[in-house]
Amino acid sequence: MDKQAIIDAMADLEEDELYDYMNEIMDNDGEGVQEALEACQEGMKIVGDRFEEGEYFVGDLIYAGEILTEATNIIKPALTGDGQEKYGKMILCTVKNDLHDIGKNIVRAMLEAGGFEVMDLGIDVDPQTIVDTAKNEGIKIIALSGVLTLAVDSMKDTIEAFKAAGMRDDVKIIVGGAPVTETVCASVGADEWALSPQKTVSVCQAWAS
Ligand code: B12
Repeated sequence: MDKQAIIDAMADLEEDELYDYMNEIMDNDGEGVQEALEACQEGMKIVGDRFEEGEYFVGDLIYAGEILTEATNIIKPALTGDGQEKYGKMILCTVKNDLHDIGKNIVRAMLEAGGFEVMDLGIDVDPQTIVDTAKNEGIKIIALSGVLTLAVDSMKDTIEAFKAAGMRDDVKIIVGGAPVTETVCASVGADEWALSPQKTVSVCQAWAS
């Protein structure tokens, strides 16, 4: 597997080339799948830089998003775990005012491979919807994704909504996405944070056990 070639294919929006690399990995029994995923994300960072520098436009971001989603779909069967659902249900979504879902979808694929039944509530999800779903379905693990700086406020609002419903002590909440740090985790009042999908899976598995 040529990591740099994958980074370049993603950054240059070379769709067919990128899919060929992903298919090669699947032909080799998934060898190097984690590295390939990291390479795609590095390529995506370059896409973001090019957008900031004015070289790429919003249309390119949308296209980049579609390409990365499809690339992830190709390698999904090779991601960690045996895919046996043994940890029960959890909620995952992108918080209010944020429409980014590529990272969330990668995290979802990893959580499913790691044994969870993931209730994916989608993007731009209102805090009350998350609280109501947790209540109605009896769900104890909530994962909140956000990519915009603005998403941090929505994460906080969501956790406040759990407090207002008297449910904060009944659930474990993990936050993740580009603006999330340890400081953000503490300031929004979450239990844990992660950037890597692998850490997300191990934290949630520990909570579920
Ligand atoms: C693709 C993209 C889009 C696509 C999104 C398509 C989609 N379906 O998601 C589109 C074109 C729709 C878009 C729109 C916009 N975007 Co945009 N976008 C991006 C871009 C290029 C990539 C984001 C991405 O998918 N990264 C790849 C994924 C895999 O990474 P990730 O999300 O961080 O996820 C990983 C981890 O964070 C973690 N993770 C993610 N979620 C979770 C959840 C949990 C619980 C855990 C534990 C971990 C975890 O795991 C993931 C895998 O490792 C970034 C730039 C960049 N390089 O990040 C800009 C970027 C995020 N966008 C930006 C902006 C400004 C916008 C717009 C406002 C643009 C506009 N002018 O209209 C709109 C916002 C609309 C809205 N309200 O949300 C800014 C945000 C600035 C900021 N700090 O707030 C960025 C940083 C670009 C920039 N440099 O200016 N965008």
